[in-house]
Amino acid sequence: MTGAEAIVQILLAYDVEVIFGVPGDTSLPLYDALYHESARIRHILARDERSAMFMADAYARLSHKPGLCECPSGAGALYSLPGVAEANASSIPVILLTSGIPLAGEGKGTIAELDHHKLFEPVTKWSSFLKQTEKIPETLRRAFRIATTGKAGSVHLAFPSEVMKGRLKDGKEAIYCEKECRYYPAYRTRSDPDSVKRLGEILSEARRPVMVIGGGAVHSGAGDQIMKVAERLSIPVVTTISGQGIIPDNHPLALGVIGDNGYHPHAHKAIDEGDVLLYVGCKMGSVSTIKWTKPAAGSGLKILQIDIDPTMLGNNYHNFLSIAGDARLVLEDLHTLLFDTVARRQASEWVLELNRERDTFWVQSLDRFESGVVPINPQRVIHAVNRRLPDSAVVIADAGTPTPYIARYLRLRGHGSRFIIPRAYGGLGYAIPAAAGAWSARSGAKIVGMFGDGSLGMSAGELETLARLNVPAVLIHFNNGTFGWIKALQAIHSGGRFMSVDFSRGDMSAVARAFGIKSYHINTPDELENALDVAFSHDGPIFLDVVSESEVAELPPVYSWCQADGTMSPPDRKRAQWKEPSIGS
Ligand SMILES: Cc1ncc(C[n+]2csc(CCOP(=O)(O)OP(=O)(O)O)c2C)c(N)n1
Repeated sequence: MTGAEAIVQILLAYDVEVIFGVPGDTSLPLYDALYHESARIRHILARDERSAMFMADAYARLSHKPGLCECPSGAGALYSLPGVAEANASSIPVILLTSGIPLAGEGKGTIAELDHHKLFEPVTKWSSFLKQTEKIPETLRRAFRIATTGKAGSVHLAFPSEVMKGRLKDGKEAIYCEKECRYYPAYRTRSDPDSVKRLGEILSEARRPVMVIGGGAVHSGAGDQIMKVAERLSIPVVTTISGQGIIPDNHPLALGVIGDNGYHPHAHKAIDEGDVLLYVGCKMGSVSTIKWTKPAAGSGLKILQIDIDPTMLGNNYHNFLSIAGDARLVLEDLHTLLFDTVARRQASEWVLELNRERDTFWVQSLDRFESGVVPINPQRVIHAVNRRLPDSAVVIADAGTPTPYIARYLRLRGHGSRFIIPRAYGGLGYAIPAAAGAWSARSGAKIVGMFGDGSLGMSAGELETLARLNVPAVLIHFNNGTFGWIKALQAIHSGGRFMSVDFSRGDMSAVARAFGIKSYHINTPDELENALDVAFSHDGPIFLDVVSESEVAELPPVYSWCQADGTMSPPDRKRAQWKEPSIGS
C-alpha cells in the first residue's frame, strides 16, 4: 500500500465520511487514493482553501467528529490558515493534511516550496512534518488523539510527495483506529467527588446563583445536564454567544445572552445581582465579561468555574472554586448528588422578577419586529426567521450585523437546533462555506446562513459549491453597502469621519442567480415575508438579498457602543445624527 492509500485507509478506520479540500500539483497521489474509495469517503471540493477549512470546522461542530481537510503546497496551505487558526482557538478538532513539494527539491527554489510545519505551528494544537511513509499510521492516530482529547483543537500534518508515493511494508497490520478518538471530547474526565460535593453545597446555599454557559459546554454536549441542575435549584441560565441555544430559548430559566455583543439587559441584571456565578466551559474573555467589568470582582461575589482545561481555571478572575473536568460529566455527577440530597426548589422572587423583565423586553421588541421601515431593519429579519425555524435548525452567522442581532433576537426551540459562529477571530466569510460543512454533518436539518456584504465579498465563490451540492440553505444577505460595523465605530469614536468603509450596493441576487441559485432582491418587509415563505419550503439553496439598514443608522445592541453613545437599550433608539449613506457613497 502507498502512503497516500494508507492515509485514506486510516481515515476510513476512523469512520471519516467526508473530507473537504482543493486539489493542487502536489496532491495527485492523495486524490488517486481517494478516487478508489470514493464510495466510502466523500471528497467535497471547495473553491478556496480558507472555505474548505471553514467547512471542516462547521462539520466538526455539528457532527462531534473531527473535521478533515486537505490542501496542496504553498498557496493552498497559506490560504487555509485562517480556518485552522479559528478552529484551534475555538477548540474545534479539525485535521488538515497538506501535501508538499518533493524533499529532493528542498532549498532549491522549487515552485510552491514552503515550510508548512512552521507556518501552522503557532495556530495549531500540534503541527508535524512526516518524512517517512512507515510513520503515517501512528502519526495519523496521534493527530486524531491530539485533536479530540482535552481542550480540542486543530492539527496539521505535512506530507511531502515522496512520503505519499512511498510504500508501507506492514500496511494491513498498521491500519487500525483508536476508537475513542472518532468523536470528541474523547476520553472525557470526571472531577473528584469532593469538589462536586463542595459545588453542590455552595450552589444550594446561594441566595442568587446564576449559571454562565460558554462554548465549552456546547462542545461537551452538556445541555441536558445544565437544564437538570438549573431546574433542581431554580438557577437562571445565561450564556455567551458561543453557548447560545444550549437550552431552549423559551425555557423559563433561559435568561439570554451576556457580554458586549447582543446582550440581554435581564441577563446582565442576573450577573450584576447574582451572589454565586458558576461558569461552565467559558474562557471569561473580553467580550463575555465586557473587558472584565461584568462581573466586577468583589462585594462577596463567589465565582465558580468548571473547565476541561485546568489552565483556564482562575485565569481571569479570583475563583472561589475551580473544577477541572468535562462539563457534562461534572454536571451529571452534580445532578445525581442534588437529586439525592436537595428537594426541588421553586423559583425565588428574584428569578420571577428576572422573568418579568424578560417578558417586558420581548414586548418592547415587538415594535421593531413589526416595523415597516425601509431599508428593512435587522430585528425584523431575525424575527421573521424565528417564526419559520423548524424544530431542528442550524443557524450560522458571520461578524457584522448578524452577530449582535442574532445574539439578542434569535430564538432556538431546542430539539437539537444549533447556532454556530466563529467567535475566536470573528473572521468574515464563514457562514456561506460553513453551510456546506453543516449540511455534510446534518443533511436533514434546515440550514440558515446570515452574513453581511463584507462577508459575501470574501466568500461568494462558495455559492457555486452550495449550488453544486444542492445544499438546502436559506442564505440571508444583509445588503447595506458598507463595512457597517467599522463604520459605526468610526461614527462613535472618530466623530463620523468615515474612511474607507463604503462600497457599492448592487443587486446581489444576480450574483447568486449566476451560480444557479434561486434568489430574490428584497426591499420591503412584505417582499421579505413572501420570500421567506418560499425559502423555508425550498429544497436547495436560496439567496435573499435584503436591502437593510446599517449599524450607523441605528446602533445595534452592543453594550459598550450604547454606553459610549448614551443610547442604552431596550428599546434601541434611532440615531438621528448620521444619515444612511446613499448608494455608492
Ligand atoms: C477577515 C476579516 N477582516 C476584517 C474584519 C474586521 N471587521 C469586523 S466587522 C467588519 C465589517 C463587516 O461588514 P459586513 O460584512 O458588510 O457587515 P455589516 O457590519 O455591514 O453588517 C469588519 C471589516 C473581520 N472581522 N474579518
